[in-house]
Amino acid sequence: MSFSLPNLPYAYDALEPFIDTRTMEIHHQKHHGTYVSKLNAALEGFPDLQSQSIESLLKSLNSVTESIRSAVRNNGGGHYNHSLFWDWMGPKKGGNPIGNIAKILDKTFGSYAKFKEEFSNAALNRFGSGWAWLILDRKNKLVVTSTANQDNPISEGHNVIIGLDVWEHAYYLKYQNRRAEYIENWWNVINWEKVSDQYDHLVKQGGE
Ligand code: MN3
Repeated sequence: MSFSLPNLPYAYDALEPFIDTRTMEIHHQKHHGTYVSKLNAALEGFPDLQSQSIESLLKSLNSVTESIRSAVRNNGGGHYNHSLFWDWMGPKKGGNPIGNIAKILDKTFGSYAKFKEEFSNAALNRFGSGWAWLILDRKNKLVVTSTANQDNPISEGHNVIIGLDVWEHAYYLKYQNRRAEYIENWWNVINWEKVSDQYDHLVKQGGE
């Protein structure tokens, strides 16, 4: 068994004008595609690891054979992060959060505006390549954080609710060095239905 590149849940030009068509094509086909092929290459000859889900591999990186651990962390993380990322966006989205996540964001951060500011700052201030996250941490608390490279908070025992790719490949063609402008525009494509469902699902699993 091997991992495969999931189809985008919308057309490459669906997120225009906020995320341009060419960026989406290269990001999905080349960047995500390469993470998938390198992950599969790393797992060749390890049937026990091949049969696991990507979540399971990333949740227990220490049990992955040391010679391929970095490759699984980076390329497996890249595959998992991007698979989630495409689903967290959509055409004609944006606006205000809905459902239980809207309520808990208000409760935790004071207001949606304050959450948005904190998340945007985490995305802006992540030095180099990485991701900004809203996580449900090990104590079931909502926390804004960021990681380097393709690391995903599930490797630290947390659950992720929202993630934003701030690698230059995610925005450079359209925004060049203007990461802040990319982040500001990204809020126009966030899929709150998906985020809300994900949050409800995790809370239910956590038995709250
Ligand atoms: Mn990316």
